Amino acid sequence: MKRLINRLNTGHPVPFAWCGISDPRYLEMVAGYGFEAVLLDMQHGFFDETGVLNGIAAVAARGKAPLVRIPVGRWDTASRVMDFGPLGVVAPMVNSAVDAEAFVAAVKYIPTGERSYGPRQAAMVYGMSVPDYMDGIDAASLALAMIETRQAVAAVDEIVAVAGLDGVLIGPGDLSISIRQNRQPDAYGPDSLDAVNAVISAAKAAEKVTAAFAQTPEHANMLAALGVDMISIGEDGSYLDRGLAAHLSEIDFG
Ligand code: 3PY
Ligand code: MG
Repeated sequence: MKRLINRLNTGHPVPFAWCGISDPRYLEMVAGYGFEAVLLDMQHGFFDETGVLNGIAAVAARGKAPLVRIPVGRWDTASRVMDFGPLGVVAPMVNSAVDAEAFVAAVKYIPTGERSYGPRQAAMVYGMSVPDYMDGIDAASLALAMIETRQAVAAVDEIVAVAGLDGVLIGPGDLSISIRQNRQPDAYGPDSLDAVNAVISAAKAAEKVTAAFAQTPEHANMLAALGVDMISIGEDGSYLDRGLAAHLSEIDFG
């Protein structure tokens, strides 16, 4: 259960997949590639609770860490999906320390938070006894707050100071929309780079995990050079776009 956390401490970025397609067979295939974790996206993807329950089991079956992104402000969902056995929950649009505290309360047990007791399924995912799961899960799982608005960047020092919050995850699309006040995103464009650097510095100063979304390999490599600890590599749409385009570009039917 500790593998994801251990990988974070090797000095190399941890690559993870970002999935909105909820079919467990698809997730198991994705998890079979060179990712350390697979994120199941309830905010913009097609995951309902049953999809998350089955998806977590599929990813864990491949020995990879399941992560779940909840919808905005859904601390009840954060608590519920933890009972399905992920090794991390990602909360979008965390704009203040108050948001971060509510998030931590939902996903960590006492004394750090107020997570309610119901761990049987989650323990079973890892073949653990319930007491062992209860003892280990807070340290083995990540509560990651997405920093993706101007307000969040302004409050980032207070957000990363929240006890029990394990780290931040940069959402570059929404961040650029908020910074530029332009609904057409410009992920990691010139207007966002100061904010991206400020978030990374604040999290590192607080000894918290830095994570970020990268739609392209170019952005992923740029984030690795900035010392980001966990980097998502593309998402279903880009996996299909690149894979299908590569197939079709080599077709010559005469
Ligand atoms: C963003 O870029 O805003 C994200 O939330 C990544 O999916
Ligand atoms: Mg976003």
